[in-house]
Amino acid sequence: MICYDSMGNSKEIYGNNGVFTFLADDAPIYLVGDIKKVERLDNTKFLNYNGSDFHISKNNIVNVEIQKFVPDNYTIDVVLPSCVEVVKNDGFENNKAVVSLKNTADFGEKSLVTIHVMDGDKIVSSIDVNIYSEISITTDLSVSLADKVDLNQWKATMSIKNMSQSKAVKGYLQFKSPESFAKLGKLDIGIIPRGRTGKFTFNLPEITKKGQYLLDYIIELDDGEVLEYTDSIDFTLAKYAEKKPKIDGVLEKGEWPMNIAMYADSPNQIKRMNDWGGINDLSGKSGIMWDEDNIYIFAEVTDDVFCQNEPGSSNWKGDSMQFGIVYGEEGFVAIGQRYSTFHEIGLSLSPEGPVAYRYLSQDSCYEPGYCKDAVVAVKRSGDKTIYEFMMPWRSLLRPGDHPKEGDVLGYSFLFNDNDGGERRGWIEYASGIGETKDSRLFTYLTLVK
Ligand SMILES: [Ca+2]
Ligand SMILES: [Ca+2]
Repeated sequence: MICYDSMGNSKEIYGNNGVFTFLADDAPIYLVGDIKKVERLDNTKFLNYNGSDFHISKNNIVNVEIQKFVPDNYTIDVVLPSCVEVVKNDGFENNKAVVSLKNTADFGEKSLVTIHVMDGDKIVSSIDVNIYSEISITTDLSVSLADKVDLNQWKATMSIKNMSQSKAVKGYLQFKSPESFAKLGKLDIGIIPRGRTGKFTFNLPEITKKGQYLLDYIIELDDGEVLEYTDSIDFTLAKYAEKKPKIDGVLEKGEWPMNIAMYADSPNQIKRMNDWGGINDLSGKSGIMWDEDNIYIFAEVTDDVFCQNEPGSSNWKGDSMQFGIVYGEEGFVAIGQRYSTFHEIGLSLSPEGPVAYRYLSQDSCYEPGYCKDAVVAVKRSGDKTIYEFMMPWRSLLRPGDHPKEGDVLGYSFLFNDNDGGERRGWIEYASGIGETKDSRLFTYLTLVK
């Protein structure tokens, strides 16, 4: 019988006394021969394979097992691509053969190996084995405050899962950027047994400027494999308001803790604006305090030309601050539809005075409208616009939501810019408000006391 694949390649297969064994997968094959009758024989196959799709990491070994139910003396031929090696192929012993294949392909590659079971120079059965090169480890990096008093001292925990089912991994972790992290040098990841997750914790350099950091790092395994990663990590805190701020549009010395300020001042935070003139054109920082009853927010925006002619409901078209906040027991990275609903409020110095206007609410629990319970002050002086805002949690968040120490909220803000005429664009801290409504792009805001 001649067996063709979909590309027209053919091979002659002889089977065993009229019985043929094929492995069916999603690639069609065409059989041509003097076939009088076709019958599916579930119990009288003459060969059995343990599979045709294997997922393994680079430099790992997969065993293809072939069971034989006939006494004939068969041998095994393996047709290899360049990125697979045969480690063992000793033929049948006690009617069982094991072909050990080593995958040397990079992550994401798929290799096709053809195994022929031979009777002399005749192929009695042939299968295509797909080897999918999988990642050898997965990582998860998280950070937390190392010291409750000094908000610049943080520690990181790296979890590394060894995906290999056949060998332990060891190696080291090294940050490439930012520079202050790169100075940590090589960090030993220890020995992680096969299939297990290893965790280790280390101190980070001083985080004087809070924000979302893009961390580039590598993990080099002792077999020479180098894996590169980029993680966005949040160093974003809201500090307990021991002393309550005065919501008057003036940032007094010591009124707000500047060591938790979040900055929007770099080119990658600029959106929809092709002609950003640097930090004096548009930039700013913002910080949050909290207590059991209220949230307190300040922002200091540098903006060369002030323009805000809109009522609250459309104040995003003029100079304004927009923020989004979301709170939930299971964290704010909600699945399904929920990530598009969050509390979104715009602050502005509108013609009617300082306003706080709600555009959206989490689970759509409130109608859009002015935030009646909020206290808001916005003052413009020189090239600065100062926002101060305070609102009870009970009217900001969903009924029944009571944030407490250690809770993590989703948070994001942006400063809109209008220098006369149209809205130019905005500068943002985290995303998920301006381009698209998506709380999965928010930062993690931890309430510390
Ligand atoms: Ca004040
Ligand atoms: Ca402006």
